[in-house]
Amino acid sequence: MGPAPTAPPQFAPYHHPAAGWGAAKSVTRFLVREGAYVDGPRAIMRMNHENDGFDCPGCAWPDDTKGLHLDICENGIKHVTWEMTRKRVGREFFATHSVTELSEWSDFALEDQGRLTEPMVYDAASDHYVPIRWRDAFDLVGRTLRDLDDPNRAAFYTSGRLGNEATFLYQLMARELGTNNLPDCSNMCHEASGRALQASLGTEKGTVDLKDWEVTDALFIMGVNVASNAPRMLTALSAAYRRGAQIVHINPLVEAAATRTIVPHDFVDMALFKSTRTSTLNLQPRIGGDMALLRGMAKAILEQSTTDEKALDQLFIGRHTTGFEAYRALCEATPWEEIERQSGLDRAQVLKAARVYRDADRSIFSWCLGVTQHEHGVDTVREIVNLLLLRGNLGREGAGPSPVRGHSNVQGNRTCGIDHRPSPEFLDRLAEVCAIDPPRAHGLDTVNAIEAMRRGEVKVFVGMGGNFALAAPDTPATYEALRGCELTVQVSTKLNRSHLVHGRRALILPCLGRTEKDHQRGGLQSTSVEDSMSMVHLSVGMKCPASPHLLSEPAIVAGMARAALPDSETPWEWYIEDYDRIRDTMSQALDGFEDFNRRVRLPLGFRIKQPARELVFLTPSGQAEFSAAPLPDVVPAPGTLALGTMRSHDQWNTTIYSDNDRYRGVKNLRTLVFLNPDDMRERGIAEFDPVDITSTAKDGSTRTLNGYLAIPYEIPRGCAAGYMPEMNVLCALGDYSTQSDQPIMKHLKVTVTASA
Ligand SMILES: Nc1nc2c(c(=O)[nH]1)N[C@H]1C(S)=C(S)[C@@H](COP(=O)(O)OP(=O)(O)OC[C@H]3O[C@@H](n4cnc5c(=O)[nH]c(N)nc54)[C@H](O)[C@@H]3O)O[C@H]1N2
Ligand SMILES: Nc1nc2c(c(=O)[nH]1)N[C@H]1C(S)=C(S)[C@@H](COP(=O)(O)OP(=O)(O)OC[C@H]3O[C@@H](n4cnc5c(=O)[nH]c(N)nc54)[C@H](O)[C@@H]3O)O[C@H]1N2
Ligand SMILES: [Mo]
Repeated sequence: MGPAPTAPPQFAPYHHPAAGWGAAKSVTRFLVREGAYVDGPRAIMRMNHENDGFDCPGCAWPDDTKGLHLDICENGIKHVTWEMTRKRVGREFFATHSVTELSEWSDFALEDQGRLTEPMVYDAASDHYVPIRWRDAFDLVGRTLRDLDDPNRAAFYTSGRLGNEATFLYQLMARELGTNNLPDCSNMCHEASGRALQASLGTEKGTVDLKDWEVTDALFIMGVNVASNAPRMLTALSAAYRRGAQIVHINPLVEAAATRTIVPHDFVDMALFKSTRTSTLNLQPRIGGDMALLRGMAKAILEQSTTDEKALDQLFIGRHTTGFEAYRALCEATPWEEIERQSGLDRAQVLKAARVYRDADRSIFSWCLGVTQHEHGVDTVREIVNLLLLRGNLGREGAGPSPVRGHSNVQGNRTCGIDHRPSPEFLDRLAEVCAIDPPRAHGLDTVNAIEAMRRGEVKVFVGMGGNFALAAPDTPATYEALRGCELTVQVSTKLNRSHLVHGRRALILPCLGRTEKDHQRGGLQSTSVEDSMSMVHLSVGMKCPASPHLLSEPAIVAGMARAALPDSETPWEWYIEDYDRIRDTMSQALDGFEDFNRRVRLPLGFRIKQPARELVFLTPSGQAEFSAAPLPDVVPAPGTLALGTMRSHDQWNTTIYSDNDRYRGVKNLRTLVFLNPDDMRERGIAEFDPVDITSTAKDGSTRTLNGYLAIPYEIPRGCAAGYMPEMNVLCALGDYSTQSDQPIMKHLKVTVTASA
């Protein structure tokens, strides 16, 4: 999948601090490769600046509150540079290479061709993409959508990059057409967090912000590879360590951020090779063992409360919560042996974590996919909240839940209406403000959209960014689904697999990237994004567009909408002339966006209020609700392993930058599986031995990858790990959580055997 291997694979465990000079070196190589060594540095200086910069198109970690001038990271820089590459994919490219030929190319090679430059349509007769005028492309979309006997025959996917203004128009178009089929990447990412926080606290989001991170006494970092996937968090972790806060990492793997870091913008540290610790305790539960660990911590706190009245915040529990007694009874009834067995940790380790939690006045729990992409992801996030409630760690400075979201605007997408299960209140307001009659029935999420496409019930698929073909589970099933469509439309910046796995008719619609200037009739436009901590701010591009034929994402949505809804009273074209007009409508339609145009222009933007932070709980009881779910059985059956799919350091989801994973000590290899050395010995497998990995789905069906290389790694027994998207082949489409409908991407049941 990555670049053609040029050198033999290497593995040597990594023992250096995260970030620092290794990162600087890697960035330099990358800038040179993309031919962006002149524009790159200039753009980087403008990244994540208040007011006049563009928001890093990478992860959703918030911008520094003090206006740090180099609030950047290695992977953010790679990401921006990737967008700014000088390479181009023009019509000559498509004339030279047929789709069948391109299908043989690696994913790396596809994206490496550079930026898409003009709209293209698939020509079945020649098996080539050929140029099409924008107007004709919109006509094709409009005609096909109008011809559907039911608007629910279309699905509109969103990848979390899309700005708020385009997002709002996109969902408006879908709902004006008459469907809530709005699958998004959140369905594979933090759906579990949203559902759990909604049930426990009446909000789908975290309640803390960076200022809370700056004063908290204890940070619990669960299931996130910080140094690779949210590198700017390293700054917060090292600052926390320096002021004496406790930092507990909970992860089957000891990732680079759970040791030391050299903060890249700290020039003195860089010059002196001075690193700071980023951890005070590392715990390695088994895959899926987090809930048992959390339950154990709660049990310990409750046991302690019989002699230590400060262990629990009784006042908070009494005033603001319901369900405490049932939860207490459940904790008491859960035996320590069960907690040890399910967590994979011994009691002393659990008690250590509990002690840190007890001794901290204020605690923050932060988590990502290691917690959410599980069958019981919702219960686990609710267990995090249970633990927070026990000590009143909510609604005060330095305390609360803090999910780490993925894509830079994935949280904003949901806020602005990308939701296949919209609330009646949201729809009522949308109906009133936009004078439409939105459908009330729930729509399809990612997995259900794929199933509906396979059954022939969904015939038009629109991908607003992303790379659906590879990001979704069960690659062959997803391919079959897309290939069965009447029309697939991909709005993209670069060539990817989803352009080659297409419907009977197919369009590639190339758009402006976030770093690029967006000129419309009303002048230079900006778009807004919302980070993981509910801060909404503007992003303004500064580069000339990669091609004069690109349109902005809002303009592409408006073009499709006008063609599909010729009688629409929505002023699509008028909106596009000046995005302030879209924002004015959004300020009326969306909670928390009052006075949007003014507030979004304040330094650092504005924060959407979180009611739970003010101890206002929009739950059925009006209180924060303890949950009382039994511990799931996550211990692998004899002979099997629990396998988690994850990202390497050198990739952005389906975009592979190289075959290296620096912080895990791997070079020139992606088709690998990390295994516990004892599990390897038991199977007669040595380092770099080729192995076959077979997953067994809930329905008993099996899927196999052959010839992956075994890497001995410090991971608990019974656990294994490897890379997405290659391993999506092993994720059965039907294996999604019954709690969140999220594909179970972190807990595949597999056997690993030496290849014959
Ligand atoms: N550079 C870069 N940055 C990114 C991305 C990228 O691809 N590249 N992707 C973005 C997106 S969309 C997202 S959603 C985030 C993803 O950010 P992460 O959640 O860090 O993504 P993964 O690489 O899947 O890593 C999952 C982590 O969870 C751990 N883990 C696996 N199973 C378990 C478990 O059962 N319990 C616990 N406690 N931990 C477990 C793994 O060891 C790993 O450290 O990052 C965002 N940022
Ligand atoms: N097995 C397994 N599968 C997973 C995961 C996992 O951990 N394990 N993680 C899941 C998660 S958390 C996520 S978020 C999804 C990611 O799913 P997606 O968001 O669908 O995938 P990406 O790889 O981020 O999309 C990359 C493509 O986006 C396009 N693009 C880049 N910038 C822009 C832009 O500004 N505008 C537009 N319109 N297009 C742009 C480019 O063409 C690029 O090829 O994958 C999921 N899949
Ligand atoms: Mo994500």
